[in-house]
Amino acid sequence: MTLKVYADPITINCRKVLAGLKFLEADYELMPVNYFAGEHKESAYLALNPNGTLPVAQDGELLLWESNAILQYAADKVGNDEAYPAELRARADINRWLLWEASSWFPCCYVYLVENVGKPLQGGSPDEALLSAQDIEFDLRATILDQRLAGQEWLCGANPTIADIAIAAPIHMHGEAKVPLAKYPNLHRWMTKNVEALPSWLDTWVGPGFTLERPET
Ligand SMILES: N[C@@H](CCC(=O)N[C@@H](CS)C(=O)NCC(=O)O)C(=O)O
Repeated sequence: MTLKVYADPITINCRKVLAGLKFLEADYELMPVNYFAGEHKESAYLALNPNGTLPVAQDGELLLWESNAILQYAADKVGNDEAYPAELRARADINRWLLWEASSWFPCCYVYLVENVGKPLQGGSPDEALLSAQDIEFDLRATILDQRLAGQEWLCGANPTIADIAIAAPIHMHGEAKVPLAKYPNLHRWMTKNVEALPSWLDTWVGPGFTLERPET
């Protein structure tokens, strides 16, 4: 059965799921929910995901929120053992990055997107004091990733896995969001040379000002 994904492709966790499903070669049907119109707070959506957050996936009777849980489920459903290996230690490693992304990396990176993209789009200006303080938080986490990526192409070894997609999502608009990536050469290389070259990533492109139309290159 094709997974129905209720999502707005511009948001971090929706892009994660859409890019991840393409990466996994899992069939899905996009059920558009407009984030900026607040459709994820309306009763019809809350009946699917009482958290009022995007995305949520539906497979028959199963309603699944939490973007990383959706990727884990889809990987197992299609049996993509390269993207989400069943081997105990490899899987534990990936699960660790997925949990860390949701609990620590996403909340940290989100601040740059809100301050440098979201607020200006709504006529406001970034809180520079908040951003300076955030640089310290970001440094802690980016250093962990930078060290991990030293000497290896992908987060969990020689090949990309769903962990790469999950960790890339919170920095998907790193240029416009002014995420200080360039200070971390391995992380920067992984994002700009590896992740951003993946067909699934290119297919789910989100551009400046949250545009979805990719200009011809
Ligand atoms: N841990 C959740 C986070 C979901 C989440 O916060 N989604 C954002 C969009 S990226 C959202 O819907 N925010 C709206 C809100 O928090 O009200 C997941 O991974 O699915």
